[in-house]
Amino acid sequence: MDKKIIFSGVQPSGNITLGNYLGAIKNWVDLQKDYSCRYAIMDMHSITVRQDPAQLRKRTLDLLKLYIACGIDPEENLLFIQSQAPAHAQLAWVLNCYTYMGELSRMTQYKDKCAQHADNINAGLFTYPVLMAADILLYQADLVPVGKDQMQHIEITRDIAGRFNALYGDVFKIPEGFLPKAGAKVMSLTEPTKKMSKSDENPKAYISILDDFNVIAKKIKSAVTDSEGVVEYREGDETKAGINNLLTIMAAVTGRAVEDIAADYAGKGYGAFKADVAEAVVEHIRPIREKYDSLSGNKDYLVSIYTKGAEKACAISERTLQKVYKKVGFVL
Ligand code: AQP
Repeated sequence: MDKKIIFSGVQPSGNITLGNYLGAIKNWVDLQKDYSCRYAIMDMHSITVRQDPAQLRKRTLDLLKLYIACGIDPEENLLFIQSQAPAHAQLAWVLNCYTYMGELSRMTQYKDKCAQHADNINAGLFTYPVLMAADILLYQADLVPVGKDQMQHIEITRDIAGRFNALYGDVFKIPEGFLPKAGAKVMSLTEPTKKMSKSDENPKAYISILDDFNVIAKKIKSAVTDSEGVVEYREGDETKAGINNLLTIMAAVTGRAVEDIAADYAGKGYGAFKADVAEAVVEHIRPIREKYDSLSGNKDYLVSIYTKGAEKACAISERTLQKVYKKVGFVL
């Protein structure tokens, strides 16, 4: 029987964080044996915020290296760069005409990004979810593993696909979102009621997978917590947001339940707990970094992966695009 299809991606808008890894990439690795997976580097999404071109090119290749270093097998999965498959932009245009201003203006990420980039509220920021819908629908994905912040975009993708199918028949598969048990929303280390983001202006707020190990440990040890001194997970209690976050991170990297972890620290202070979280995170990242470093001198290998990836991505995405063009009445 054919395997079900997964599509997902990360923007090369910064060095990927522990949040991107635990919310998305770690699950891609876990799911790859049971699904046929298409993982893209979403460079077109990243220019909704100003990027330095040389940095963007570098980060795109670094991200490809990281996908592989995190454990995604490039022989078994399709890895490609979004801008190298033109059907993404082409389908996004068509879907723009089937998406309403009202629904786009309700998107939380759009509102957050407008607040962060008040000097550059461009149309791409507004239609970002339509491009994301195109990314997913082109590959007829069954499942889209993402962090919690992207679930709203999966919902709008389902709405757009359903609307299009209602008009033209079964053109798109309606995808499901997939959230991890632990790590679906890793919070900032400095403001733990806010999501950890790779483009945060304050580098102490996030852990980059490429940070030095002693920097990672330092960031965790100085993470904002509270003055109660009790390591306990309390869902929804904002005063415990910092400790909840560290417990969640520990749970995600060790595979243990937060309650069991918290029990180990009964009667102990935050110092011991933070030191152990730091060690667990560093040990989890260590093999990823070793693999990443081993790929660094091998540009030809990376070029061959994204070149082959682009060829395959174009072939698959073009098939869906042709179907769409035919349905809407374009001359083929
Ligand atoms: N803090 C997070 N916790 C869990 N998952 C997260 N993701 C992002 N932040 C967290 C998930 O990572 C995947 C890739 O995200 P993206 O690069 O497409 O964009 P994003 O969601 O906007 O991530 P960032 O890090 O916040 O990027 P910037 O700073 O550029 O906006 C997605 O599956 C996302 O859910």
